[in-house]
Amino acid sequence: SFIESFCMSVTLAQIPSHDKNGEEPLEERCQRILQEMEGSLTARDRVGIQDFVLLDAYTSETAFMDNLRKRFNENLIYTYIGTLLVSVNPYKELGIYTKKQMDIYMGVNFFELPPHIFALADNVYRTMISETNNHFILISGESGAGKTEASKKVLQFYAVCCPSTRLLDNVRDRLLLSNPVLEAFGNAKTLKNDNSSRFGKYMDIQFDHQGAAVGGHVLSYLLEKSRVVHQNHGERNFHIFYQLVEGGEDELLRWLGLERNCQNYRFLIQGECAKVSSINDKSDWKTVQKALTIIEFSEKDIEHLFAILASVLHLGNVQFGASALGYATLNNSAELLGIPSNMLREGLTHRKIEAKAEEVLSPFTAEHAKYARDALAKAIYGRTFSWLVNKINESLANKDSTRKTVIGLLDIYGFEVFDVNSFEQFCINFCNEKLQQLFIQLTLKSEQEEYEMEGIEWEPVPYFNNKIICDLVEEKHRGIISILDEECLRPGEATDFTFLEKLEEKMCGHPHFVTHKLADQKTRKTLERGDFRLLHYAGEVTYSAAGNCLLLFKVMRQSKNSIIQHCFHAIEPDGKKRPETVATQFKSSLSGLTEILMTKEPWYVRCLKPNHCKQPDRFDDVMVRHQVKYLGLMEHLRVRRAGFAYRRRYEVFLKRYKALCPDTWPHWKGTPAEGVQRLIKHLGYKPDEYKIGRTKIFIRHPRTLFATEDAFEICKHELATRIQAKYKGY
Ligand code: AD9
Ligand code: MG
Repeated sequence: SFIESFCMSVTLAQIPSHDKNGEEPLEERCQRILQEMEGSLTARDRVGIQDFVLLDAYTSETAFMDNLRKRFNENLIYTYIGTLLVSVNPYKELGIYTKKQMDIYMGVNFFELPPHIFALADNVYRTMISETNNHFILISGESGAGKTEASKKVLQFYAVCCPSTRLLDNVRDRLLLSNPVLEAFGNAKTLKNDNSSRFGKYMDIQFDHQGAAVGGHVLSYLLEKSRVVHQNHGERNFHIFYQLVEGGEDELLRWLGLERNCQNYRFLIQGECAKVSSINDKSDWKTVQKALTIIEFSEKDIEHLFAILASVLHLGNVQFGASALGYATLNNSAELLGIPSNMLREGLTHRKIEAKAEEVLSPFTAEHAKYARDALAKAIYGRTFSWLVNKINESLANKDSTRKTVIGLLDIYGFEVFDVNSFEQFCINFCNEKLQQLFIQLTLKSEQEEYEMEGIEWEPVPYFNNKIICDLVEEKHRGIISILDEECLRPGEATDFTFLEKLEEKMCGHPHFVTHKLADQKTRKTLERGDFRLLHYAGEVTYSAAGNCLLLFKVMRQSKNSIIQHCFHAIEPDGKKRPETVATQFKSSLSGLTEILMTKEPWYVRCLKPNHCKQPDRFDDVMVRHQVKYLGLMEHLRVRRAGFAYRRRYEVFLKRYKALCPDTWPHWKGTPAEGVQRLIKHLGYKPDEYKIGRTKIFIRHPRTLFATEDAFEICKHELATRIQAKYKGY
């Protein structure tokens, strides 16, 4: 019975997938269990602790960092804080995402194997199945920390591990292949990341009641359109342009009037790095082509899509002099867009003025014309991207209306600080503030609720609540976005400086806001006139107001060009124009996202970036420590530990440790609650070391659990030896 009980608690729980096919002989299996156990007995010193909750000096940032570094040096990039997964970007292939690895993690208890993104994915999936509810995985971290890679691993895990049928294989392929398409159009090389997501992505994966993936839906957030017309030094435009020019077939390029040389296109070379060693545009082009076909884009769609891309490249080469205009290239663009070229020309270079009953055309200055051209290029690309997302959604749509549950994957651009930060960084960083706020609300809330539900008293943990910064940005009538709206929509002489003055007037004294005038009082760093600085939860960022927000909105709004007008005004359903700035639109779409997430059960992956040079085996202490701080990991750990370091459902606790009390099991007949009481009595827990909740046991100090774990390890070890002896020669 001792052996039986061991087999129940170890073999079945720990390695169920290995003997699925009944291929591994029992003897080998025992041998392997034994080896794994010996490994795990000596491993702790070398590889650190796999759950920060069990760290003795859990309040010490140094101990936290030591553990993280120790593990990183052993290529162990994952560590838990309870069910939260911390991941450090290894910047090298570790061979830990194979099918074999997936099999190992499939259906195994969360804490029984080394931490892994697959373990989290599996745990979310099984919870969804058993509790028939919806979940989301929030993947956060700064640019280049590994969010997109993590989200792809989760998707791959589901694609491979969920039950499927021939029909559903189709869905699975489309789910997987939506990634390369969205990345081609929405990712670009930046200084921080060669494959940086320039849009926020939320993807629902829908499952039927048997747990098969039956559909999906993508929501995209604020594509960084300014990249279409401008790239900073060392950065590129969106990948797809380079893929087209490098990989497009000769015939296609001829038809599009393009030459196979990125240097010929102004929109492709402002960052002076059209070629990137880590990127193979040619082969990526092939992947995207294949993906487009499988997602069922028609030939016509694909043709139009490339025509639009080419039209944008041509548009970029249109020059406006005193009166001269690159006619040929403009004609090219118009033709590809399917519009008369004189109309395009007129629209770009003139505005309509209504004088009495007549309409008079008044020429733009060259400067205005450039703005119009760039705005048009951005609008075309932005709208094409939305169209693409819709098209992908049509293809992923679940045709069957049976009840389904979802797992949402949120991969949003990370917090960003560049030398010059514009309106787009402002939006991106605001988005990160909002997600941090959601994290704070959900983790603290759920922790508090759990203690309450279980009837356990607890001490609230102090933490930095970034609500004050969210309010600074989004508060009605008083926040930065409101002031920006007001200034943009105010007729007359609103400029970037009047905007700043307004900000200064309204925000004066706010602890997280600094401008030129106020700079010296709060930080020693000086600020240019025309800049303002926000003290975000993740660090200080200086935003340049000059030439950014207002010009972008205001000039376009004055335009009488109908396309441009359309792109810069939201049209109400009744046809009335309701001016709404991009910032306000973004703010509302973020509120929408928060609402979606609030109805689901949260899981977190926190990605850390180990160095600025995108290099393997380099762990920059200062940099990582900073991220640990602003991601609130120490606070999260403290919350998890407040009062009780560990909690386990009675059944789970019993299943794992009952082998330690062999006199009682497996003949035990009582309830799990009584079983737990009996077990801890046998283990000698002192009354102040634990609390019994309604459905769970709460253990105050990790040392207690450690002792139990150690006893368990030794017990397993002895048992394995006995099994091995017994089955020798079997
Ligand atoms: V951004 O906010 O979109 O700019 P991400 O998404 O956080 O950023 P990404 O996932 O794109 O970063 O990772 C950056 C690069 O790090 C990848 O292109 C890989 O080269 C590398 N990376 C990230 N995660 C892993 C990993 N688990 N294993 C190996 C990785 N390499
Ligand atoms: Mg990304």
